[in-house]
Amino acid sequence: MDRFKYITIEKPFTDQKPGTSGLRKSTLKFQEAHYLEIFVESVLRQIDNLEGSTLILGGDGRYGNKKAIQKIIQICAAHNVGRIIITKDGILSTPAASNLIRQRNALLGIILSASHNPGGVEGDFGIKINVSNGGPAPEKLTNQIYKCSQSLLEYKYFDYPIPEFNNQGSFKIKDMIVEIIDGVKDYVTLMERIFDLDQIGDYLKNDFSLVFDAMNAVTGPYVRELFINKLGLSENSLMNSIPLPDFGNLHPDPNLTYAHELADLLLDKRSFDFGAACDGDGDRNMILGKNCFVNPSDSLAVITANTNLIPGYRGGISGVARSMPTSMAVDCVAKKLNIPCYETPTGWKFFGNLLDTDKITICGEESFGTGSNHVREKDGLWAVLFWLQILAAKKSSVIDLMNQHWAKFGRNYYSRHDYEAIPSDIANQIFENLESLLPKLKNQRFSNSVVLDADNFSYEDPVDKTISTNQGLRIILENNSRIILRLSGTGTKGSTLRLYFEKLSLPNGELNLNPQIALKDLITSLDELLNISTLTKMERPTVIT
Ligand code: VG1
Ligand code: CO
Repeated sequence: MDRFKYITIEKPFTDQKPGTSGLRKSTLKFQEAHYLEIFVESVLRQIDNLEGSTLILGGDGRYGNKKAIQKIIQICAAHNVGRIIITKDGILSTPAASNLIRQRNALLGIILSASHNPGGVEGDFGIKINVSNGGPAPEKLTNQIYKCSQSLLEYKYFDYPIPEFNNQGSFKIKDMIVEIIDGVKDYVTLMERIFDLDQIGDYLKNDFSLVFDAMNAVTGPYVRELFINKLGLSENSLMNSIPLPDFGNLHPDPNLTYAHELADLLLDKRSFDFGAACDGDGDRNMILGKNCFVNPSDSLAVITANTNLIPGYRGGISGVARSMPTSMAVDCVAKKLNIPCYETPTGWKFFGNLLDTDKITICGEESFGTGSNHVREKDGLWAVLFWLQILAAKKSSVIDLMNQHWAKFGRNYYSRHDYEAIPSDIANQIFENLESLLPKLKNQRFSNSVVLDADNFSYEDPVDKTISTNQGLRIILENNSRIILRLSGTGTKGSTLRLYFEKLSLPNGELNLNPQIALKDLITSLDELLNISTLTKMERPTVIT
């Protein structure tokens, strides 16, 4: 019997455009007949030397994960892939996938995740495509994939029942080997190479209480191995640590709104010294101290300022990078360390070339993402361990560390306001209004300040010289203040408007204000300029960070 199947569809899917990180759609959309298959076929058709190559495949455990893995194995077999490495139960975090791609010299990684978007039948599903350096596919490739999908009417697969993959082992389908490994082990080994876990463990045993919220998503098995088995913590230090297909109805986005249970424990009840959470696929992190929320932009700055305390970076760091909307707190550190600081568009894919050519060692985004050259993705648990190692080495609390940091480098007051899932025409109207006002704003007074520049950010990659335009509207004011406006590229319903506000206070200035108060002028002036609350009919943003 011929097990090769060629499927033809009548009408192409025209909406498979990858966003900031992968293709994300509602679970229902992904369940439409042939939808996932056509996207995967479009991906495989763009990859040179696919025959005989090795692929890494796994996901964050959300609804549809296992079925998608089975389908993708069958499609890859029909494309003569040599070996697919999958993980037990298909659970694989994004940073762990990036590590495996590099460890196993894989040509490609397919990560089934819509990251911080909710999961389950009524939630979202997604596919991230990573290339052989371990990082997200660059724009050139995602554009080709999209182009191909728009007219693609056929795909092939090898019709063979896929055995269970709840144990380590291997099986063969056609000539392709499917290897099932423990997705946690290699990642934990990598963390042990970078950090001194004994030092962290000793500190945690001495009157320092920690709680970690895995948000019922992918990091559960990883923290169990790291925190319980390696660091010797008790079960009580873990919340929501079993991956569930619907994330137990949590929205696995580690911020003050969606991880409010954890935030309450640290900020209101003050029950722990340290708290952290990761997102659906384990690449984001939120750091909290007792009565202290660490803004992700500050986290990047603190990490950069303290690499000398971490064994993995004792050789020094070559440079840093941040995404454009991320605050300039890290720039202040880079200046003092006398290392270069790059500004890239939003999305981890833009850090890839800088990391590959050793122009930078550390990088991060304001959206709770921090990472380094150890992989090519942001890495949530890496950031948590980094923070714990700094605190252990300095024997400090989070709040004291922040105060010391600001006293040395100044404080970049910073906040992001998200208006989630608003009607697209309203979001576009607000965006277009500001875009048309930009030329007039330049050199004018705005928000008790002078506008030095007002533009739509574009970026030339310093390595391959690719130019990326339309990466966010900026109003750059005197004294290192900025306002930025972007539309999200990860949402699946309507449009999400993101506003970013920043204002620098020097070391001898006011360092302990509530950011919403420190930034009030900027927030009010932008609303007056663009009528955001009137147009969105929202009194306040959905999420304030
Ligand atoms: C958001 C963040 C961006 C991040 C991206 C992927 O994109 O702002 O910084 O790289 O999500 O993160 P956008 O286009 O919605 O602003 V993840 O953890 O969702 O892969
Ligand atoms: Co993520």
